[in-house]
Amino acid sequence: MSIPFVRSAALRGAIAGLALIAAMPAAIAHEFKVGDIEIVHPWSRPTPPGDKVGAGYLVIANAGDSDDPLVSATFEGAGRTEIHQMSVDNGVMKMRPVEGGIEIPAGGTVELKPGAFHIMFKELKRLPKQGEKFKGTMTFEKAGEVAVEYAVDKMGGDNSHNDHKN
Ligand SMILES: [Cu+2]
Repeated sequence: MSIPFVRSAALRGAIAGLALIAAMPAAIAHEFKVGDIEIVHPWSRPTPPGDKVGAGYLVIANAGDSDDPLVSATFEGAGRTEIHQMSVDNGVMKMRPVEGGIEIPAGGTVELKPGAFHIMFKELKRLPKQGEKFKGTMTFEKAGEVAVEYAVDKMGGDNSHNDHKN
């Protein structure tokens, strides 16, 4: 199983980040910083009525000299938030909580995206709608906690949100 992060020069991560930002409408690109950690464009999809779960995606870059795992996260609309990994097991997409959090390697970048690592929102009390913003937090083992804001949009435009119904 391949690990979806770029373990190479910080430059490569920066270029990937810039390419991602360039692909998005300027109005929704936003970023947050804590210590050596930079978080780019947290976003989520609209949750259909009747559904109680959602997922958050973002890019995390670590400019520091040491690895720093993302150990927990919160989302204001959710009763519970977990860090998940999606993988293919015998041709079936499955997701499970990530033990010990997601390692953000020194000088590296990790993208949380549909089909891979994501923040899982459970027991949603307020359903994300297109164009809304949701507050949340991310906690890193070394850099500590940072407040973020998720933009709700349909980037990707597919139905892979349905992956989260099982
Ligand atoms: Cu999940």
